[in-house]
This record gives sequence, C-alpha cells and structure tokens, in this order.
Amino acid sequence: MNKNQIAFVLTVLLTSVGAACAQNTREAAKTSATTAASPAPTSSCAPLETRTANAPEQKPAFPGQTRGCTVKSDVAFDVTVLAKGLNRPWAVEPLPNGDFLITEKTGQLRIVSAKGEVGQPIGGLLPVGAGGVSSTSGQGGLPPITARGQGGLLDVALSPNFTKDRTIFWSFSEQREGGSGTSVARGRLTEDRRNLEQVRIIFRAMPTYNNGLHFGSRLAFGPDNMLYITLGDRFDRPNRPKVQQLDNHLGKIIRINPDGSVPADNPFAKQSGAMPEIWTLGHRNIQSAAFDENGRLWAVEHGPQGGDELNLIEKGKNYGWAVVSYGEEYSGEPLPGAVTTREGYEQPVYYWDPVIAPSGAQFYTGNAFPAWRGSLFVGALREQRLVRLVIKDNRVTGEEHLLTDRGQRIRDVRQGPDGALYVVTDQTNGELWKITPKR
Ligand SMILES: [Ca+2]
Ligand SMILES: [Ca+2]
Repeated sequence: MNKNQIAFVLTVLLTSVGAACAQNTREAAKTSATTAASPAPTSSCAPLETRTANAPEQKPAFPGQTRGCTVKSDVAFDVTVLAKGLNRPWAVEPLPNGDFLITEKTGQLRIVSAKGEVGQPIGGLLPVGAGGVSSTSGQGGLPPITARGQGGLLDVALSPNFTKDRTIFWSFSEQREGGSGTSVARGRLTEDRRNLEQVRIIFRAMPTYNNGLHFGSRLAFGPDNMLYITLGDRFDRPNRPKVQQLDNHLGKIIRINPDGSVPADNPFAKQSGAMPEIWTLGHRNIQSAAFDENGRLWAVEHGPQGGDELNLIEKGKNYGWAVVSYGEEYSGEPLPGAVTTREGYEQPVYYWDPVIAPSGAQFYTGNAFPAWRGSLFVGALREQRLVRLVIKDNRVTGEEHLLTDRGQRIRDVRQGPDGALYVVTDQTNGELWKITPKR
C-alpha cells in the first residue's frame, strides 16, 4: 500500500465510523480523519473536484477511481481561433495535409483549411430531413439525417488508407420509418474534395426508436483496421433493459470491417440470437472513442447524474449500465435496482461525480507538448473546459482542467499532424481553436 492508499483507507474507515455514531462522535471522527490523514494526502494528492458529490454515500471500488489528484503541467500555450461561424460543430478530423474535416450537427460536412478558411458544405453527403419521424428516402435514394434533439450529423473518421482511397466514414441520426437510429455511412471524397461519391450506409443501429436522445456516437479505427462505433441507450427507461441484451445495438460498442461486414472473431459472432457486430455492452451514452499508443481502446460515456465514466474497452465485456453504475437519476432519485459493483461487470477506470458531460477524447502523442505526451484529453460540455487525465498502469493518477476561462462547451478534441491540439465549440456560432506552445 502506498501513502495515498493508506490515507484513503483511513478516511473511509473513519468516515464510516462517524456515520454510524451520534452527531458529536461524527464531528470528532471527522476531525480526527482530517488530522490523521492530512500529512499524506494534502502533500501528495489534492483532489481537483471539491464540490459536493451527487451520490456521496457511494464509495469508489479502488483509490483514485474518482476525484483524482490535481496535477499542473505548467505548459504555456496559445489558443488561436482558427475559424468561426460553424453551426454546432460536432467533430473535427485533421486531414494529412493540415486541413480539417468538420461536421456540423445540423447536417453539413465542411473542409476548413489549415489557415481557417471555411469551405462550402461537401456535396453528396446525405440529405437533411425535415426533422419529423415519417421517413421517406431522400435525394438520390439516400436516407435523410434528422437533426432532432441530440441527433444530427455526428462523428467523422478517415479510412486507415485515406491518403490512397480518400474514403471517409460518418455517423448520424438517420430518419427512419417510426423514428430514428444511429447509422454509419462511408463515401469517397472526389479529387477536388467538393463532393462525395459511392456513398452507402454500412451500419444501422437497431431498433429504431422515436426520440431525439442518446445516439452516441464516435467512430475510431483500431490498429486492426476495424471500425469501432460507440452508441447510446436512447435514454428512455423502457430501453434500459435492452442495453444488457445482445439482440439489439442500444448501449453497445460495435466492431465492423470498413465495408460493413462482420469480422468472424467478434465475441458474439457465433452466439445465436446475438447481434454479431457487438464488441461490448452495458453503456449509457458513449461520446468518445480513443485508441492509446498501445492500441487499446478507451471510451468516455455520459452516465447518470454523478456517474460519467472512463472505461478501458475489452472484447466482449459488460460495462454495467443500468444494473451497475455510480450516480443517481437526474431527478435525484436512486437508480432502480442498480449497485456500484457486481461480479461479472466492469468497473470504470474513472468516474466523475458531479458529472462533466464529456465529449470527444484524444490521447496526446505529439512532439509539440512533451509534458502532455500520453495524457488523455477529454472535452467537457457542461463543465466548459478541456480535461487532461494522466493515466498510469490503467489508473488515473492526475487530472488537470484547461481552457476554463473561456466558458465554452467543448465538443471535440483532436491532435493534428503538427502536434497541435484542435478543439471545436458547441455553439450555433461555433469555433475551431488551435492550441500550440506559447511563442
Ligand atoms: Ca472523429
Ligand atoms: Ca459502467
């Protein structure tokens, strides 16, 4: 046991003793906890989060699983506003030549040049529906995007062979008969980059459901050249049991070949009654998918109130929702039937209580900021900042919050080929920021 772990155990022990006793004793126990624990934790670990937790009675499964230690990288950087006037940008994807693909939730895909010139919407993407639920096929027989609630044009990812095949993949809320669902399409950018050709849908999350909530979704290619698609549970309570069932895609991570076919080594590919695309289950609403330098997939999801999670994603595993979870309903009620730990369900590597409402994420691997190498950057919508997590041996050992002075909901963060970080803000007059070492 290291000093932190001893202090943590002490605090937990003394806090539980205090809770069981009368008011005086509780006060005394609290005082002695502070006194006993103070030399170790205050010198080595000051938690960054100091607000009252939504579920203070819940205890983490291991030290450092929540309220991580404050770290300060003392990195001086400049933030340049490269572009403005983007309509609810959802994803920024750096292109090999220094330009960017940017999705706008309202249904446009644009190229923004390295200098910040905002291009016209790329043609041939998919038509934008009227936002209703009576689906008909749109122009050219392609299904419409419905920009209702949290839905719209969502993530975009480059083919692993992009420089050769100019192929891109995007996720969106597809307007369907009876509702909507998250779908993924692929297409090839024309040589002049003004249009998409050979556009086709390669994945449809089922079942179709009629609301505008919890679509996920991020797209990420693994070192295995497979496409990983992260999804949401479509929010409404009757959908929650489906997240634990394998006959549907709600609350799952999907793994498919770039042509949409199912890899034979998927964990449930041979299980009767299971959707073969499923890689993991038990997620609430995943907003990030990031591979680390060792080729491992990490995902960040919107949990219930007091339960946003960072998970290390492993083949076939069950991440708990909605039977194992931290936090509570947004109404403040307890989660019906949920516990924080149970055999057979994965614990999050980290959770936030209160929540930060995470968005996109990126492991930093560049040379521009040596002090940040290996850190996981996560955008925060509700908390309006950029979160940096220091991760060691599958544990979060430090948390730092950047860009807190700007008061902007951050929707995505990506590293460019130049080692700079690029961020988009979730506004109707959204911006693209470039973060570089201070000159
Ligand atoms: Ca992306
Ligand atoms: Ca979980």
